[in-house]
Amino acid sequence: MVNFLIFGPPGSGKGTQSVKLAEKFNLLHLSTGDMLRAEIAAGTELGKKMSTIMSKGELVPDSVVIEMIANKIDGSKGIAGFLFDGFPRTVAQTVALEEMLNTRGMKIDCMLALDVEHDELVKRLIGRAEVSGRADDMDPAVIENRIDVYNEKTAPIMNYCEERGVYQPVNGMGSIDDIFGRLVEVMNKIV
Ligand code: B4P
Repeated sequence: MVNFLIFGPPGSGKGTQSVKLAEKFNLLHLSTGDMLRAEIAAGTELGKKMSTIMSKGELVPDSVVIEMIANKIDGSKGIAGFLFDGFPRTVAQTVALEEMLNTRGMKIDCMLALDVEHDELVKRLIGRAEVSGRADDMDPAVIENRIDVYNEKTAPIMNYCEERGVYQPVNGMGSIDDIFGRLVEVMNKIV
C-alpha cells in the first residue's frame, strides 16, 4: 500500500485533483470535507453540530475526523493505497494518522502540497459558491477566516512532513490538467 496526503489551503484544488488521481492510481479517496457534508445532508445529529462550525470556516474537533477516518481505513480491499484529502488538518490529526497507519503496517509515503497564491484561492472559492451553494464559500469574510485557520493550524504540518522526508511541494497554479500532470510526475516516482 502506498499512502498519499493531498495538502493545501482551501481552494488549492485538493478535491478537484483527488478525484482524478484516485482513479489513475487505484487509490481510495478519503475526504473528511465530503464525509462531513454527507453527515449534514443526511441531517444526522453529528451533521447538525458540525454544520455551524463549518459555516464559520472553523475546523471541527480532531476527535470527530479521526474517528471518521479510522472507520474507513479498515474494511477497504483491492486498493493500491489511500489518498487522504483535507485530512490531516492539524498536527494532532497527523500524529493520529501516523499511529493508525503504523499499527496496520503502513505509513504516510508522500505529502503532495499544492502551492497557490492567495488571490487565486479566493477567486476559485467565490466561483465555486455560485454552483455549490456552500455556506463556507459564499461569504468573503468566511473564506479569509478559512485561509487564516489554514495558516495557523494546518500549515505547520508541512514542517512535520519535511522532517520525515515525505514533503513534496507542487505548483498549484495553472490549469487543472497542468497541475494534474505535475502531481502524476511526482507520484510516479513513488508508486
Ligand atoms: P474541504 O472539503 O476539505 O474544503 P476545501 O479545502 O474548501 O476544498 P478543496 O481545497 O478540496 O477545494 P478545491 O480546491 O478542489 O473542507 C471544508 C470544511 O470542512 C473545512 O473548512 C472544515 O470546517 C471542515 N473539515 C474538513 N476536513 C477537516 C479536518 N480534517 N479537520 C477539521 N475540520 C475539517 O476546489 C475549489 C474550487 O476551485 C472548485 O470550484 C474547483 O473547481 C476550482 N478549481 C480547482 N482547481 C482549479 C484550477 N486549477 N483552476 C481553476 N479553478 C480550479
